[in-house]
Amino acid sequence: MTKSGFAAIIGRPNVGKSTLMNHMIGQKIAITSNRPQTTRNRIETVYTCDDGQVIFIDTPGFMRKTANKLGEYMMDVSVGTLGDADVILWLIEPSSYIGDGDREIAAAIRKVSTPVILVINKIDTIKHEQLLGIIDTWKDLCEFDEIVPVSGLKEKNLSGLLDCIFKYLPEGPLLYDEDTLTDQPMRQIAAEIIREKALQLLNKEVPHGIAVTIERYHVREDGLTEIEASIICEKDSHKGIVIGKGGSMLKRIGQAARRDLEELTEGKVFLKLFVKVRKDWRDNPVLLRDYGYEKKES
Ligand SMILES: Nc1nc2c(ncn2[C@@H]2O[C@H](COP(=O)(O)OP(=O)(O)OP(=O)(O)O)[C@@H](O)[C@H]2O)c(=O)[nH]1
Ligand SMILES: [Mg+2]
Repeated sequence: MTKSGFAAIIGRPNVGKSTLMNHMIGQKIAITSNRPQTTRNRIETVYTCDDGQVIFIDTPGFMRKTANKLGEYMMDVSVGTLGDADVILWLIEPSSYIGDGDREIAAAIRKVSTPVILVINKIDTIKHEQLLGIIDTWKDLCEFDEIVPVSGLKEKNLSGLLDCIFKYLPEGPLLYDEDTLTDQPMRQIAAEIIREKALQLLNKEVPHGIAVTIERYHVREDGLTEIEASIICEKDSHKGIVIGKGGSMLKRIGQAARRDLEELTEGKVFLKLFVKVRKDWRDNPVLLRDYGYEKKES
């Protein structure tokens, strides 16, 4: 009998949730960056093996304070996922410090009855001897069902984590077709790849105020994919920064995105980027909905 179910990946921003999910399924679906608040939406990916299926749910990092409506939306997504899953993977940095943000996550977890695995990530950055001290600090913060050290990026102990996850999944048939990898449509993945490059290449506060919309996505008969996308920024002054001197920044973002898009589509991509300003869109409910940040009725 196979087992199938949902594993929610939660934790503070930048702890490596999206990186772990990508490495668990062996393909880059969720974007990652060294800036906090990279992920803005719930993203499901599917891992299928002989034992069954794990549907991973990547979530935005928990924030203590939200500065705008986009932040509120992101927190709603994260908190809403807790009760939806068969098992929660709470990811933390390998540190012996427990911050107020972590205590708030613990409080949110205590409100649901879902089993919790504490996943100590990024163990490639510490010495093995430090691990016991870290486990000792965290072990009593919640009633953890398991504590599992891993490195998502360096793929350390991922099979150990998978075994643990399967313990908490119900018996049942596969929930998705075994070829399914994600619930994200290609257009959405393409928009996210462009946003990732903007996050990685731009400085200061600019990247956090960026959204990307796909205006046109067309696969030609000869296999070439034509994509037209708009990079939305929230201030006039940001538009110039996104375009750069003589268009140099926009060109860099486009080149980096095209490389990834060609890998994803396994073919040639023609990418055309536009830059638009939509003042303070992160607080505008209509624009938030247009850009895909809208609560789905469940
Ligand atoms: N050394 C090391 N770095 C890692 C590991 N996992 C993730 N990182 C790095 O940590 C940073 C954040 O990774 P993300 O996967 O974007 O983190 P996240 O938790 O999804 O962040 P948000 O979406 O902002 O909440 C990136 O620079 C990753 O390369 C790991 O196992 N080891
Ligand atoms: Mg993320």
